[in-house]
Amino acid sequence: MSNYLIGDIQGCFDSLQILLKKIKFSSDKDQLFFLGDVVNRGNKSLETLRFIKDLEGNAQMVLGNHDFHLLACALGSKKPNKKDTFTDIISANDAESLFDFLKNQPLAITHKGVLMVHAGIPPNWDVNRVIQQSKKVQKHLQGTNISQFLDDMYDNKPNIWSKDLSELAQCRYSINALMRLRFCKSNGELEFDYKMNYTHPPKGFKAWFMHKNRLLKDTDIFFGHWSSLSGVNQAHIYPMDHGCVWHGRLSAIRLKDKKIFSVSC
Ligand SMILES: [Mn+2]
Repeated sequence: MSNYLIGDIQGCFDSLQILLKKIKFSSDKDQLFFLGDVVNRGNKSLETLRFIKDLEGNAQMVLGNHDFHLLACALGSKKPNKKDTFTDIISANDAESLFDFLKNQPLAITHKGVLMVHAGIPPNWDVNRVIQQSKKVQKHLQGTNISQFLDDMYDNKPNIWSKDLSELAQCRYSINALMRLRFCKSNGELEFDYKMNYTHPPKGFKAWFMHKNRLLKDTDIFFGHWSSLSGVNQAHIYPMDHGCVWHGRLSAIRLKDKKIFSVSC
């Protein structure tokens, strides 16, 4: 039995199937973990989401910003923009069960001592904080007022964490951090205007995984979201978005030996 962690698919269903053949995925033996952004930008978001849902006990996923955006367009009052390619999911006859599936996915997963999120983790958060905040957001996604909740989550503020924030402000910070983070300050202040390579951070900021004071610096962390990351050589840091939807690669990493399997897209 092997555990594989797979980076951002973004609707590239055909690449996913080729990758699963390459790793000889067996639903009898193997477990898959998807690192979020399973839909959007690619051409087969509906097929991808159905496939992952139908894996049932053989797969888990964390929510990415594109998965969240799909929920906000389908169940909140957000409108899809021109680049969004998930409208076939919204009009599918099984849409409700697909959204129920997404609403039940966490923002973070711990498994055999490793941590998985879509984007990043504030330096001043420990694993308990990550899981606690993931659960808090999930509780609202599963609640009866999900439509209002989704609308309330669209803001870059607060950009700094405090346990004294209101419940909704805590959720907004947590969603922005776990699903969108690239650069932040050592105190967890978030920055969203820059998408450059991590070696050229905006003044006063660093890539979230470069802060020396990180509480989780001894924990293996697997994440996606940042397709332009390359040449990262930080202990315990595993960037897995290899730019599939931008004609890069779709990759899986085997947990027991950290071997990476990739297919060109
Ligand atoms: Mn993303």
